[in-house]
This record gives sequence, C-alpha cells and structure tokens, in this order.
Amino acid sequence: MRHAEDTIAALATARGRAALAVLRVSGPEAVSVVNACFRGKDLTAVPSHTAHVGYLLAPDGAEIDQVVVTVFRAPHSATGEDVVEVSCHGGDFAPQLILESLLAHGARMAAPGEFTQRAFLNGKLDLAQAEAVADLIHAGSTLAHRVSLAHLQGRYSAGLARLREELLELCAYVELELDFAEEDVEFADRERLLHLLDESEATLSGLLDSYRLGVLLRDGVTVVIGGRPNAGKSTLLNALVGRERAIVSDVPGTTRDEIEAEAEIRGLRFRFVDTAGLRQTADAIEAEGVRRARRSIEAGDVLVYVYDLTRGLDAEEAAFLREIRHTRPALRVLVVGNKRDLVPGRIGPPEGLDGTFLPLSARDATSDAAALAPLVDALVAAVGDDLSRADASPVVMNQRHRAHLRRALDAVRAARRAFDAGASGDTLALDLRTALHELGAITGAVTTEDVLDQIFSRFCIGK
Ligand SMILES: Nc1nc2c(ncn2[C@@H]2O[C@H](COP(=O)(O)OP(=O)(O)OP(=O)(O)O)[C@@H](O)[C@H]2O)c(=O)[nH]1
Ligand SMILES: [Mg+2]
Repeated sequence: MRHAEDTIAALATARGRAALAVLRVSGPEAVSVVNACFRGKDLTAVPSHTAHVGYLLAPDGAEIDQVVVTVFRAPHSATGEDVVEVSCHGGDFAPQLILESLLAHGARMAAPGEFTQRAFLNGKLDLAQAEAVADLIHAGSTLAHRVSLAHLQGRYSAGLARLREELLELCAYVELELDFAEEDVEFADRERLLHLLDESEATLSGLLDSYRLGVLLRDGVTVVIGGRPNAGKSTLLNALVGRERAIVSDVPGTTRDEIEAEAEIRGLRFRFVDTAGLRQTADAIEAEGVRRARRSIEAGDVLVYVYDLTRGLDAEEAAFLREIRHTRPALRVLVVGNKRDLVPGRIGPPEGLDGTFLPLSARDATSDAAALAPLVDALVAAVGDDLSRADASPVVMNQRHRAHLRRALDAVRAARRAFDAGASGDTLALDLRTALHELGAITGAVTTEDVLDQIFSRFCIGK
C-alpha cells in the first residue's frame, strides 16, 4: 500500500461564477499548509471536524477572501488523511488565487482522481465504490443517479462480497482434496458443492445480464426519428421534448442537418435525433442529409419511423423497413402513422407490417402531452428491460467490471464441467481461484498500480 508523503490541493467545485466554491487539501501537511495562509484561529490547535471563519491570504499577506475552513484529522476524513476544506466565494478569481496560495505554501496540485485514489488506498472505500463516485458525478438521469448512489453506498460491493464468500466456501470444500469421483464422499457434501456452484453461476449471470440496462442508464437511449419528407418528424420531435427545437414547415425537405434534443422519460435519458426526410434528391445538401439520416438510423437504439396517414406507407418505405429489420435485428422499430387528426374513423396498421404501430397526431401532441402517452409507453417498452430492476438489484454499468464478471463466470462454468467430469479437487480449486481473483479485481482486493492509475486518471481534478 502506498502512503502519501506529500500534500495535495485542488478546487473541488466547478469553475466559474457561483455563490461558493470549495477547495480541498489532503495529506500530512494539510493543516499546516492552510494555517500558513489563514488569518483566524490557529488551525494546528483546533479539534477535528470543526469549522472556522477567517481570511485566506496570498503569499504576500494580502487578503484574498473571507472563508470558512473545516478541519478533518486522519483517519476520520474522506481520504483517511488530514483534510482541510476551504469554502470561499465562487467566481473566476478568489478560488484560483487561494489555490495558488496553497501551492505556494507547500501543497502540490492534485492529479485527476487523486483524492479518491487516496481514499481507496486508505481503505475508505473499495474500487467499485470509487468508480461509483465518478458514475454519480456523470449520472445523466434519475435512474443512473439512483443506481450510482446505491453502488457508492456499497450495495453492489456487498453483493460481490457475498459471492466471494460462496466461492471461498466452495474452495474450502474442494481444497480438502476430496476426490468427488469416489463413492465414499458424503452425498450431502456433493449436493452442497453443486448447489454452491449453481448459485454462483446464477448470481454471475444475473449481474452480467444487468449490463444491458447499465449501458442504457449510463449512456441513455438513442431514438432516431426517420421517414419521408413532410411526414411530421420535426413536429414529433418538438412534441417529445416539449419545446420548439426543430423548424417545422410544410415545405418537404425542411430538415437537413440532424437535430438532437434530450428528454428524461421514466427516469431514463432519451436522446432524440430528428433527421432529413428520406427521398431521392438532386439537391447536394439535402442528399448529404439523407445519407446522414440513414447512418443515424443504423446506429440508433430505436427507430421511430413516421409516415403520413393521408398518403399511406408506400412500397419503397415498406421495403426499407423490412430491410432494416434484416440488417439491424437489434434495432427496435416503432411505426408512427402521423396526422391522425386528418383521417376520420378507425385506423389499422399498414398491410404487411409486423411490429408496433401507433396512429397519432404529432401536431395535437404539441399542445396535449397525453396524446403522446402510447408512444412514450412504446418507447419505454422498446427499451426492453425491466426498469424496476434498477432499484431492486445491483446493475453493472462499468465495462471493466463486465470483463471481470465474464471471466469469473467462465471459470465457475469450467469448475462445473470439471466436477461433472469427475476431475480432482485440485483442478476445481484452480478454476475457483481464478473466479475469486476476477471478483477481487472489481473491488480492488487484487489490483496492480497500473490498473489503479488507469482508473483514477479518468476522474477529474479535485475528485
Ligand atoms: N394536420 C397535421 N399536420 C401535421 C401533423 N404533424 C405535422 N404536420 C404538418 O406537416 C408539415 C410537415 O411537418 P414537419 O414536422 O416539418 O415534417 P418533417 O417530417 O420534419 O419534414 P422534413 O423536415 O421536410 O423531412 C407541417 O406543415 C406540419 O405542421 C399532424 O399531426 N397533423
Ligand atoms: Mg423536419
């Protein structure tokens, strides 16, 4: 374990105008560094967890700002070291000048993620929790925030710890060097071993399955709105995001550049992409728009294909939808029959369309959000995951974790096969140790410095 020799400082809050800003100093000299540029109480003599008003001074003794400093003494601090937090006024000057003064008095500028790294090295949180700090800060939706917070509080780590215990129990069994192929092994032991193997496999599979939802929470869902010119795509985009984001006009070919807008629906972040109407055109700029539209449709998670009910879905469109189903089977397609207000009576899906069909009026929906409810329901259903899972069980959002979980699952399965084939306890133990090692890498029980540096360097400075 590395013990920090030096004292680091950084601005912990975002730059720019704000009522307050916070700077953090951590390390063996944290208290004396701040004390050297603080006019108020003698901070070296104050108890831990106390706050003090005073003036922060520049190296030449000039006052920079009135501040509140809070002193936390090791090991009872966020990093496990002596920590001093300086709350000053926000803006472009005071925080920066204070940072310069702290550096002039012996602190070193913190590297990205260095505070969290020190917290990890001092056992304040495990690696999965440290990564959850980053996830929490980057959360782009209510659900992503809730899951990151649960991970930070250790729900995920606790689940992994239980799994580790199961695997350790398994290892203990097989390392007794029992030869399970022999007749004299107790039936109960054999049953217990099989049960534990099944449990571990199920837990690992469940975690790996949650990754799909994790990616949705982390990255949001990309919904591409496609269709013929004038079908009402831009009108629909505006209705979905509740503002006039895109220009709507009765001139076909109005949208050329792609237009993106985001909205949160049921706790998930949706990114809607309005595209140029699909048609053959001699206009070079429009043609480029059409090319981009096709590319976006290929890359999206969901395609909302809009057509004008007064014109119907033409043969070329139907062929396009069949083709995309073939070339991109993972793309979920919702077909919207638009301008419902212009077509009286009952409306059925276009002939030969299998899949979700929704007749609606995008224009009416701009003033009456309830008109969009069926489409919103269909979008959430298209995501295809039980969103309530996000509250009930851990959700893997991190690619690094997924890689370790995969290898752990492979190892447990290999152990299962070895058992079925009547292999020796040694062989089984080897596989189980591999699984344990992979789980340990997630929480940081086993890691190398390289891995740590790689993880923490992705954090921002001050974290
Ligand atoms: N009556 C009626 N008109 C609509 C509806 N939705 C859109 N429109 C009209 O249809 C015309 C085209 O709408 P847009 O939203 O610009 O269509 P678009 O698909 O984005 O068209 P391009 O950008 O040219 O590809 C506009 O005059 C809209 O007011 C609807 O639900 N009912
Ligand atoms: Mg448009």
